[in-house]
Amino acid sequence: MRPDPIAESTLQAAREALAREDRVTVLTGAGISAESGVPTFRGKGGIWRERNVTELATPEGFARDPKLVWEFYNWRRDLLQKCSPNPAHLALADLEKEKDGFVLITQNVDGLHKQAGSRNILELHGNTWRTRCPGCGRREDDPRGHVPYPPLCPQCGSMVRPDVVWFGESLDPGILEESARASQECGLFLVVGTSAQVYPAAALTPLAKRSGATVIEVNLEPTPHTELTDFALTGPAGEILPLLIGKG
Ligand code: BJW
Ligand code: ZN
Repeated sequence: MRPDPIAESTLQAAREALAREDRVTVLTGAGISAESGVPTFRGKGGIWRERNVTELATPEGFARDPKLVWEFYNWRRDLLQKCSPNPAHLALADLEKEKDGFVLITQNVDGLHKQAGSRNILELHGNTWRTRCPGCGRREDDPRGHVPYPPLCPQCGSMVRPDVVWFGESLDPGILEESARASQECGLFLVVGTSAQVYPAAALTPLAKRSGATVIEVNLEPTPHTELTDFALTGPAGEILPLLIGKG
């Protein structure tokens, strides 16, 4: 399905803006992985619609019931193992090859951008395929589907946790700083599949706009940032991004 005729002219103008600019920063959210079969967080079928965020995605929830939290992440890992990158992830990997000043900032923890071939990735909220020890800080890549419970740190014996950022936790300051810099210094900012409700990630689009970037948004529906975008492209990322980036 192609976008409607009005969006077609918007799409053409957005394509031209993108073609002109070498310093491109992209911010992605759960919507980019929806067509791969990964559930989003908010909206219809969203993970937080049927589950308690405080129990599953806060440090207090993990301290109270680590088994419940690990069951949740093992369910997510099982599901993710069956998912692969979709045309939106692949289009961004293609775009990176064309642009010298390309940075991909993602809020997603699913690892699908890397699987698609993207390289310069800033993972704002961590990665679900990695564990972190709260005791000694040891991080480990863990490509297993199901992590047997209780997962204990081989170095200090504490129980490890998913290396993701939960509510109330600070983001990695280095990654956040690089993301802010990439948002300030780009000429074009492309924001894809995020509801723009979670901070500080949601502050990056306004930051890019204030710093003079052209902003393109790709989403199924309007977001709190649609009004500040130069081009709002409404539709599924897996269809729009290949058209925008030139492989459609
Ligand atoms: C499609 C599509 C298709 C669907 N094609 N589009 C300032 C103001 C207000 C609050 C705060 C603030 N600063 C900090 C806060 C508190 C809090 C926060 O933001 N709360 C708000 C919710 C009110 N932030 C934090 O706690 C952050 N930490 C922090 O700031 O530390 C400093 C601090 C500490 C203590 C006190 C104060 C400050 C941490 C946030 C961590 C978020 N973690 C999660 C879980 C990660 C791990 C995991 O996955 O298990 O990250 S929550 C969840 O939301 C996940 C996502 O990355 C994140 C964003 O969601 P996203 O990607 O936008 O997904 P959805 O589902 O919301 O939207 C999907 C979109 O796609 C929709 O728009 C659809 O339409 C669209 N779509 N299909 C195109 N095919
Ligand atoms: Zn440890």
